[in-house]
Amino acid sequence: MRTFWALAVALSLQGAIAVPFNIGPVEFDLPFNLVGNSISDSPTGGYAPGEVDCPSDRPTIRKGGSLSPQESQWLERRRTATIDPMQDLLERTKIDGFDAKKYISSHAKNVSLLPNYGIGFSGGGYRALMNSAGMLAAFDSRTVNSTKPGHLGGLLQGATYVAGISGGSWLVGSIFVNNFSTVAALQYAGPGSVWQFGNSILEGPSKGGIQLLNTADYYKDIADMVGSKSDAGFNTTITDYWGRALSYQLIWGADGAPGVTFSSIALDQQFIDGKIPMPILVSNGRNRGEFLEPTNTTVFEFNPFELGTSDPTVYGFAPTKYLGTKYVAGVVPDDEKCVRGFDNAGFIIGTSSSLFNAFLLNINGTAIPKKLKDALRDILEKLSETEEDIADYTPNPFYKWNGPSNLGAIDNTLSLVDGGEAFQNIPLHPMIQPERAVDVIFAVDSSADATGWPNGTSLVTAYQRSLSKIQNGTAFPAIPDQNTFVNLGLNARPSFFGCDRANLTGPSPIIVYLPNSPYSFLSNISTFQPTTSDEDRDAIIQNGYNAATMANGTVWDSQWPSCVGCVILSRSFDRTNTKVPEACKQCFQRYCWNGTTDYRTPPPYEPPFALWPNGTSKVPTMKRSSAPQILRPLAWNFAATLVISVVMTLI
Ligand SMILES: *[C@@H]1O[C@H](CO)[C@@H](O)[C@H](O)[C@H]1NC(C)=O
Ligand SMILES: *[C@@H]1O[C@H](CO)[C@@H](O)[C@H](O)[C@H]1NC(C)=O
Ligand SMILES: *[C@@H]1O[C@H](CO)[C@@H](O)[C@H](O)[C@H]1NC(C)=O
Ligand SMILES: *[C@@H]1O[C@H](CO)[C@@H](O)[C@H](O)[C@H]1NC(C)=O
Ligand SMILES: *[C@@H]1O[C@H](CO)[C@@H](O)[C@H](O)[C@H]1NC(C)=O
Ligand SMILES: *[C@@H]1O[C@H](CO)[C@@H](O)[C@H](O)[C@H]1NC(C)=O
Ligand SMILES: *[C@@H]1O[C@H](CO)[C@@H](O)[C@H](O)[C@H]1NC(C)=O
Ligand SMILES: *[C@@H]1O[C@H](CO)[C@@H](O)[C@H](O)[C@H]1NC(C)=O
Ligand SMILES: *[C@@H]1O[C@H](CO)[C@@H](O)[C@H](O)[C@H]1NC(C)=O
Ligand SMILES: *[C@@H]1O[C@H](CO)[C@@H](O)[C@H](O)[C@H]1NC(C)=O
Ligand SMILES: *[C@@H]1O[C@H](CO)[C@@H](O)[C@H](O)[C@H]1NC(C)=O
Ligand SMILES: CC(=O)N[C@H]1CO[C@H](CO)[C@@H](O)[C@@H]1O
Repeated sequence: MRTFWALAVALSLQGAIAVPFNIGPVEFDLPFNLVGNSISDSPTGGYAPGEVDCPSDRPTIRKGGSLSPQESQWLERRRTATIDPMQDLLERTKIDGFDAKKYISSHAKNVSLLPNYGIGFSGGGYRALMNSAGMLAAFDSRTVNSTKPGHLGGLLQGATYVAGISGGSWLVGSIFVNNFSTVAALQYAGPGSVWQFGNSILEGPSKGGIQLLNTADYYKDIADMVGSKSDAGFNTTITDYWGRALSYQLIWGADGAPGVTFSSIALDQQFIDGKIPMPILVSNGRNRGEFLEPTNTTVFEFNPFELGTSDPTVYGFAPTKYLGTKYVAGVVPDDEKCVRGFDNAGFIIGTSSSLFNAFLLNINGTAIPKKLKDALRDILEKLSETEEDIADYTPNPFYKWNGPSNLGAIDNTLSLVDGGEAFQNIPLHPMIQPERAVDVIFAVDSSADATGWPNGTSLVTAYQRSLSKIQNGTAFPAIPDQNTFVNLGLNARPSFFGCDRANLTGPSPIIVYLPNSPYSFLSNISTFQPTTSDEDRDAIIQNGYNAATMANGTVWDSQWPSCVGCVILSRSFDRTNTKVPEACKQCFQRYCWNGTTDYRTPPPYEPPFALWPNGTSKVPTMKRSSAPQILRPLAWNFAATLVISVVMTLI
């Protein structure tokens, strides 16, 4: 154990000496209160959960396979509230020979005939957070200029669900926990505030523009807060430290807003009124000593109401608000009190992004020198042996629930890990559940599959899973292999899968695949790059905006916004027996994968700039962050998380 800590310290020092602290050049004169307030509702006011009296209808575990009563009630308000934004969007994106206004209003009486869609943001560290932010900004009608011709603003306002995994969950968590803030507000919140990615998570936030918050105090605060949870009698792991540290970057409020819970989103008046979509974060279950395989991993979701899954293994849902409460076979024993505050927002976001043990699966394929690789493996194996690389949900809400299908039913601990493990890196799972009846998923992929760009792997994995026993009534469109993706350019621009309903094995949404791709910036930065200057952050966000809108309809296809309108409407056309407009047929011809395959091994993936050299717009800057890409950032990422643990043992 001693070598482990020594190594951690050594790695961190190496990084700390070599990488100068970096504050970006952006001017900070925007008012801070542009970022929405988070709601602190932990009963202790801090990070520690606390006992409360159970409500008179004591919380219980609910069987999977159907919607929660809260979600059903919320959906009635939400689906109605999506009608106007959807109509506005469809009128703006214009479909030749089709009257969107008339179509929407003539079916508005029965909202289940109208489109029902969601957006999913993949994992991929800060790269995913920033690329996803650009796409989300493009979809948000509040973004300046986003409702002009060629743009897609309003798509977010018409969506029912917005889901995230890992880096994508950092974005979704940050937006929703901060009262549905805009990307621009978070981006320009200023020093000492959120989204200051020039400050490494290792050093903590800056104060007043240049002054560092004393790094030792930052660690001490984190250690004290995690310590308070431990003192209150709850197991803590490295994910608690990770989640605390992330909170300083993502959640508005003093000291990383320790009293803010994930279930507090359900207290937000806009959410209650159905004015904003429902956020969902995705994690994987991992039983003791188990490695994850895509086809047998239980995928859990966190929404403001519940944590759970309809996978046949666990097949149950627990109220998010009362996590930390002891359940036996689905009920809280008479002599037990309820617990609240366990669902700390940073902890839940951190659970979806506990990247640590993904390294064990991937480290062999990286270009790290062997010596460092061996050292890192040593650290990781030790972490894994002590099972510290998980998020510990003790008491397990699914204790004695659905055994023996639920292998974890005998365990008092529910262990959750990064949602991107087992390669299902896009949060599709919650939105392909038949009870949610989602028509279309906008699937934003910021994975680093091939030279830092996505190559369809996450869709391939989701398809494979849909063919295995764990699918339990879900279906997924046929997806070709990665070579086909690259050879046909399916990952170089948006592509649709599952357009032909007749060719599906069951009810499945259409997948609109939106890959990270180079428009105005090389946004394929390393997943483990620890800091990003404000300048690069803004450039990656702008690139994401361009990738979502295909450069505002200025390259390849000026009809792209109409085609987005068509795909949103596609399943609704089926339900209302409406003849598909000719313009939409042409869109589907262009964007729907038609079953063609090309299995040949492609050359290494080096996508050209979409705006270069065929520049209908200005020539992009080919500049890239000056931070070295491989060795040091990796050491840093580990150091960042490990040092926090080290410090905690020292103070
Ligand atoms: C959240 O945002 C809405 C809309 O911008 C605003 O009306 C409300 O006051 C905000 N709530 C809080 C708690 O800041
Ligand atoms: C609404 O449309 C659905 C089909 O999507 C149909 O099953 C249902 O009966 C309709 N409801 C009403 C009230 O017309
Ligand atoms: C919005 O569009 C106007 C007119 O084209 C332009 O002058 C302005 O800079 C744009 N604003 C942003 C934030 O893109
Ligand atoms: C959590 O704590 C309990 C006792 O409080 C212990 O039995 C269990 O092993 C701990 N779990 C982990 C993962 O450390
Ligand atoms: C999943 O598959 C792997 C490899 O076949 C196996 O080791 C593991 O125990 C399986 N897990 C479950 C939950 O079935
Ligand atoms: C990675 O390589 C090491 C040593 O070469 C080997 O022991 C280990 O099993 C490999 N791990 C994986 C996941 O392939
Ligand atoms: C696609 O990405 C996976 C990793 O996710 C990699 O193993 C595979 O070689 C890549 N294939 C192509 C054609 O890029
Ligand atoms: C598309 O619009 C966004 C937001 O207005 C802008 O930042 C971006 O530069 C535009 N892209 C092109 C290629 O003009
Ligand atoms: C290049 O841009 C022009 C518009 O200026 C467009 O008509 C053409 O299709 C583009 N070519 C390619 C290969 O993207
Ligand atoms: C299917 O798509 C490929 C390109 O991806 C195209 O070459 C081919 O012509 C299309 N086939 C049909 C029948 O549309
Ligand atoms: C149609 O389904 C078959 C069988 O699942 C599959 O092989 C084929 O690729 C699918 N075609 C399309 C266009 O999805
Ligand atoms: C549709 C379907 O097959 N549902 C099954 C999912 O798994 C649970 C628990 O194993 C079954 O009870 C359902 O019938």
